[in-house]
Order: sequence, then structure tokens, then C-alpha cells
Amino acid sequence: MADERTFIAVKPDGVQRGLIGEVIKRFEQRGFKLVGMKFLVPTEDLAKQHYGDLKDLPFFAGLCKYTASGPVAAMVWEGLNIVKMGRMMLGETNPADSKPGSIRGDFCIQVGRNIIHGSDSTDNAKKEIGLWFKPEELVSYKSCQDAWLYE
Ligand code: D4T
Repeated sequence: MADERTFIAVKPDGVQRGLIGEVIKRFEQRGFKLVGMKFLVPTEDLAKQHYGDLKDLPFFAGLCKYTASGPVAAMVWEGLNIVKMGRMMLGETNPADSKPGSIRGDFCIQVGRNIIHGSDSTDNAKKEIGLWFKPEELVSYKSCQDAWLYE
């Protein structure tokens, strides 16, 4: 169970605002394990595939343009219940509803510039990881912290 994985991406606004390190710090200090990381400008096609479930919504075109507008820090993190806990660390989709202490609650204001993405289910995590990463780009290793994080 401690090998659950989630896809986390610092979006172009989060990158431009210098928040990659802050995001990594929060996941690291919680005890989660980084197993994949890349820095890229996504194509609009990749953005469209990533947000495919939202294709009929009015903000879809703008969302894909924004996602492909600059560099994104794409990551895969691993740990027990990480999908659910990661979403809690991110806060609500709309930063206005996000509690202080969450990433969106601490660093952003508007839903269209909410700085970070995190998978919302284990099934979607698998799909998103497969979309953004090749299997050989993910690293399996034993963390020396495991014995102190899990009983
Ligand atoms: P992501 O996928 O970016 O982590 O966001 P969520 O999983 O929290 O929320 P979502 O899929 O419903 O929305 C995806 C993305 O669309 C933007 N958005 C959303 C927007 O620009 N306007 C809106 O009205 C909504 C609902 C923000 C996140």
C-alpha cells in the first residue's frame, strides 16, 4: 500500500512564481518519496489529453492554453494513501475555498491560476502517470526513512 503513486504538476504560474521548491519541500517533509520528475513545456495536445474529461466545459480551451503556456514541473510521488493526502495538501480546486496551510490556500487566489495539479483518484493517477512519463523514467528505490514512517 505504501507504493501508491500520484501525479503532481506545478503548472506554468507556479513555476513562474518560484514555487517548485516549496511544493517539493512539502511532499518531502511529509515523508513522501519522489520517484519521477521532469521539466517541460507541454504541448497543447498533451494538455488536451490530460484534461480530456473536461472537454465539454466552457473553460477547457483556456485551461489547455494556460497549461501549455510555459514550463511545468511534472512529478510522481509515492506513499501510503498519497492520492487522497496529496489532494488534501493541495487544497480545493478553487483557491478561494482552500484552507490556509494547503498549497493553494497559501499561494494563490483564482481557480484559473491555481498553480498545481494533483490526481484525484488512483485510476486517474495511473492514467496521468502513463501520459506524462515513460515507465523507464520512474525510479523504484528503498527509502531509508520507511522504517520511521510506517509501522
Ligand atoms: P487540477 O486537475 O488542475 O488539479 O484541478 P482539480 O482536479 O482540482 O479540478 P478540475 O479537474 O475540476 O479542474 C481542472 C482545472 O480547471 C481549472 N478550472 C476549473 C478553471 O479554470 N475554471 C473552473 O471553473 C474550474 C472548475 C482549474 C483546474
